[in-house]
Amino acid sequence: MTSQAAPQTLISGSLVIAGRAVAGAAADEVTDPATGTVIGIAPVSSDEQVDDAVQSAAQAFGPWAALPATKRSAHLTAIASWIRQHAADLATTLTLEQGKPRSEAVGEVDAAAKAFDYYAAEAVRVRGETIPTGSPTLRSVAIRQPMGVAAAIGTWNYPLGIMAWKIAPALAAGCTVVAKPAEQTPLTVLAVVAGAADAGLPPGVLNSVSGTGAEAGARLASHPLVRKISFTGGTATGRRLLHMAADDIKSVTLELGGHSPMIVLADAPMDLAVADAVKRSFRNAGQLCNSVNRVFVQRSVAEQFTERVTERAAKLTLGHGLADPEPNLGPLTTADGLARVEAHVADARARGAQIRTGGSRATDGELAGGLFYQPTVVVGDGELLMAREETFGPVVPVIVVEDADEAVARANSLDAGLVSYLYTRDLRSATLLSERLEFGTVNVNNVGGGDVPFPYAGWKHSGLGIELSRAGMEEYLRVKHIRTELGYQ
Ligand code: TXE
Repeated sequence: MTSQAAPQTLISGSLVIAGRAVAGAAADEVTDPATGTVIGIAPVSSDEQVDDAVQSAAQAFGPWAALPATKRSAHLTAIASWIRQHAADLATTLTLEQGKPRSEAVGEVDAAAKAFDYYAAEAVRVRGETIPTGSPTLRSVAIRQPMGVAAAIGTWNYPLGIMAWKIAPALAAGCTVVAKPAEQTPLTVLAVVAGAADAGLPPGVLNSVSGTGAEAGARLASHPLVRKISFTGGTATGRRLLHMAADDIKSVTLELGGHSPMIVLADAPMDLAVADAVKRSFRNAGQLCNSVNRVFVQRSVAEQFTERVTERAAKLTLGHGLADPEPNLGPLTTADGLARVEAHVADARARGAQIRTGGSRATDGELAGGLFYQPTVVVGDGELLMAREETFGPVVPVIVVEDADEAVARANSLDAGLVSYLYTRDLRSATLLSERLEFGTVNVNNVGGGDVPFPYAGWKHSGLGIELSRAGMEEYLRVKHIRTELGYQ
């Protein structure tokens, strides 16, 4: 493995308020989770700066909403181009602050550009409807208009991708935005917001603030001029934001934690199921809202499935995301996250579960300085903490079930309802089982992730509203009914 030193100069981020780059009221260090070294300095917004950012978005709202949709669309396309032109640097920053392997960072940057392209196309398709009335002189139309200032509050596992999924549909709809990245990984998002200004976005249309959730985040979310909150993060924070929004009747879209089941039935295409289980359990070191968090495998194929997944998991490599050759997994992004993985594995051991591979931190050589955890496969029962709570790490429990009915009942037994996976060759039973799974997404024989053309909705405690797709833009629009009587003298 090639050693990856900290960058020669620290990466520094600045806020954008009313189109101008401004320093924070304070500054915070950003650390590379693979080495523990400081790689950048991020601004921390004061309360006044958060208020200024919201004010500037509020001032920009009228003109932006009134701009012809074709022009708004062109601005989104320009942002996509800016991202693509700066993709290499953005991907490096992303790996340094978040930890994921470089090729995955490149993929995330590309996904962000695609989100701006997609919503550039949707911006010109905001449609209303004409409603027949009971009178020849009465006309009735319903139009859709933007909600106003949107707060986009993002998280650290896919900092740029997730933020683009909020900013792009909001701007397309005609909202203006104040973006707040997660305090652990602010630099890539701040760079893109600054880039949007360079790409010609009018001042105030897209602003950034930065800092902790309790300070900058709460100040932003509770600001009376913010009419829409779009949030991705933990369920506890989502619940808090919903309470906050209730006081002011703000519209809220939430994408919260998941606990994705993967159901592997006896007639599953086994090579595919094994490969996909490994892919979706360990990608981004398991820090995915749609990570496979529990596998329910039918008894007759359970041992062969588990053995094959274990064999592959044991071969996955760990290292710095910028190393050459590139590792399969980077570190966990946060020390708290690592502690939770350790607690979940300790719980599994205490309950007598089998740890088939992994089961401890990875501390060999250069890994010692980082937050690395070995890919871990556990065989146990549904009582394991990791089978009930989101581990958000490279750990997967395998649980044996007798049949499809038991698998579906267990899959539906938690409050989480984001994504589920189902493996079988019987497409009739797959269709019927899919309809019974209480999740916003059911993937049959694939582990495709969130992608901009497709609706992404968390059911139950996994969220509220829809992200991505055309419906994701409608979350930023409100309906107005205009009824006109023409029959006057
Ligand atoms: O998220 P938080 P955390 C899950 C995962 C993870 C857990 C907690 O299980 O371990 O959530 O992650 C801002 N007002 N997911 O603690 O705290 C905060 O600054 C306004 C699943 O990192 O929810 C950050 O910008 N904002 C998820 C953002 O909210 C507040 C991905 C997320 O922080 C705030 C990530 C407040 N009071 C974690 N408190 C997924 N669905 O993919 C915090 N914030």
